[in-house]
Amino acid sequence: MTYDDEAEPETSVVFSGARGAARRASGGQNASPNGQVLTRPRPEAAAVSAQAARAALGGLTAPRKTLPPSLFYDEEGCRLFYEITKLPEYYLTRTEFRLLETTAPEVTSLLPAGATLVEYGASDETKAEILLRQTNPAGEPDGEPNGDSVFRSYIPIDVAAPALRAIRDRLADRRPGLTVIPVTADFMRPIALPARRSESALMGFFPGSTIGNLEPGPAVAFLRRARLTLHPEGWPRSEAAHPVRFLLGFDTCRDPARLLPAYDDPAGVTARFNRNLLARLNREAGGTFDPDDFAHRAVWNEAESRIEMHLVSRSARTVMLAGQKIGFARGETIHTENSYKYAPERMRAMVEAAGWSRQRAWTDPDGLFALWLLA
Ligand code: AVI
Repeated sequence: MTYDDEAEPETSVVFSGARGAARRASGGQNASPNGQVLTRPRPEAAAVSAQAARAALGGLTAPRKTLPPSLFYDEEGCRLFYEITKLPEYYLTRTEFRLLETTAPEVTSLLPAGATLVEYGASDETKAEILLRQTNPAGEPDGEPNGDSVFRSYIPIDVAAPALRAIRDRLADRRPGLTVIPVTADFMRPIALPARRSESALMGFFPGSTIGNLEPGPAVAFLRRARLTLHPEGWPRSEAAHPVRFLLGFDTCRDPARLLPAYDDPAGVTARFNRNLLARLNREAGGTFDPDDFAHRAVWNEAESRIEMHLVSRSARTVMLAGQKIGFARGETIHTENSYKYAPERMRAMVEAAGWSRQRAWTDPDGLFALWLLA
């Protein structure tokens, strides 16, 4: 996942770190969300970039204070996010894994052998691998080195080149027949895929409910851009010969009784994740925040259908950041994240506004999470 720190905090994105968090789980262990042990840690940026510091200052000096969610995912933030994914209250990650495991054979049965998987924000391959290991339902080898696998190639897209190289190296060991073509890019900007290959089909993949951390407008723009990127020249003439699909994972739960503990867990992990933003600004941008003087607050905003995270100042104070004074009134909040939860009809309107149509939809037995195959 990736970040756009030039954008307003409300519209900025997201998350190379969130999905790479698995590899940097506690104590430098390299365990993935599905328990697989991975081998290479991802190098971290040394400091908040000048651009990010500008975005932080811009947000903190606005009348309603915000911070870019991009700042969550330093090494400590990734470690904490990994802990979040293991919390009993945080249903998203494990529900999506189970759903992927059960639906992957059906998803891939809709594709011809020799397809290419294009993952947006691929900071590790754990979810993609569920798809990559699927074989042609007819069981007939297609004569290619990857045997009867549905996917012949995998294009992981992320801003972090070292993470992409690590993915390529791990897959070279585990799936020698698979061609891995990493693309280092910010998926919120136009992306050029490698020159057209001989794939039979292309499938975009955007799991993790990362779409929920985008504002709805940028989310539609992302889906529209992905559609343009994935469709080959000559489309729609070439659609029959080279189908293009997109697999989207998103959170559909809009029950505050389940959402609030997921974003404000009793063990306080999400609170630490939220406060780490301030600790990071202290470490990397000359901040003088006392993180413990800010309370974590998760709020369900029914009108916007989103969970909001805030940090609430427990006292009136002045804090320094990058040489500038920032004043806080007692009870003043910093809005740090939105996590949109989509009713099917709303998501349908969004994907259709982006030019896609829903071909298949799957959900878990409790109706918490959705996987949609778009055409
Ligand atoms: C990465 N993203 C999908 C997470 C979410 O649920 O919105 C980030 C997160 N924030 C608090 N807990 C988890």
